[in-house]
Amino acid sequence: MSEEDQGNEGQIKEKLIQSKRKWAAEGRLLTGRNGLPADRLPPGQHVVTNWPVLDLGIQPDVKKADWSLTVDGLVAQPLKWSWDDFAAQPAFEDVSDIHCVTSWSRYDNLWAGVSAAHLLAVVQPAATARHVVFHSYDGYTTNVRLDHFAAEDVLLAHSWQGQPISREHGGPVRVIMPRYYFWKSAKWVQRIEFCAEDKPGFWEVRGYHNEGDPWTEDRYS
Ligand SMILES: Nc1nc2c(c(=O)[nH]1)N[C@H]1C(S)=C(S)[C@@H](COP(=O)(O)O)O[C@H]1N2
Ligand SMILES: [Mo]
Repeated sequence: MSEEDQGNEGQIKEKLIQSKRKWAAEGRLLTGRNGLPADRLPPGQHVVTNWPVLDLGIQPDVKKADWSLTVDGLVAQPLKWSWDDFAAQPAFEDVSDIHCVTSWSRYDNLWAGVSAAHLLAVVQPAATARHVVFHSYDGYTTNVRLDHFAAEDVLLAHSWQGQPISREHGGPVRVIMPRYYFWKSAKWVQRIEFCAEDKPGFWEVRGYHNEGDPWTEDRYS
C-alpha cells in the first residue's frame, strides 16, 4: 500500500478487496483458452449494454476548477495542467471496447479528450523511462508499460458518448487504455509518473496480473 492510500484505508471496501484477492488466488473466470482479436470478444467475457461502476467505494468529487494533472518523473518537460490548460490541448476522439476483468465487456464507447501520443510529445520521456504509473484522487494507482501507454488508442478522456464523464465513472478526467482490462484505466486521474523501474499499482500488488491483456487472459498473477 502506498503512502497516499493510507489516508483512505478506513474507507475503502475491505470486503470487496478481500473477495477480489480470493478470486485472484482461485483463478476465477480463467478459461485457459486464447482468443483471437478477430473474435472481438476476449475469452471468458460477455457483452453488456449498461456500464457498471467499479471502484474502491470512494468517488472523489473533483470540480474542474480544483482539478489539475501533474506529469513528472523521467520526463524532459514536467508539467502541471489546470482544467483550462488541458482543455486547450488538441482534441482527440476514439471508439473502443471496454473489457473488465470481472467478465463484462462493453462495445463501441466513444471517448474524447487528449491523446497519450500528444501528452508524450509535450513531456518528452527520457530514454531511461520504461514504465508509467497513474495516481488518482481516491488514492488508487495502476501501472502500465510506457510502450503500452504510447499506443494510438490511449487517451485522457473527459467525455463518453459526447457527454462529460460522470463523477462515478471517473470524471472530470480518466485514463482509457482500451487494449487492457479496465482496471488499468485510472478514474479521477491526478498524476502521471514516468519511471525506469516498474511499480505495481493497487490491484497489481493484490494478485492481479501486471500487464492485464484480455486476449491472453492476463487476469491474475
Ligand atoms: N481511481 C480509480 N480508478 C479505477 C478504479 C478505482 O477504484 N479507482 N477501479 C478500476 C477498476 S477495477 C475498474 S473495473 C474500472 C471501472 O470503471 P467504471 O466504474 O467506469 O466502470 O475502473 C478502474 N479504475
Ligand atoms: Mo475491475
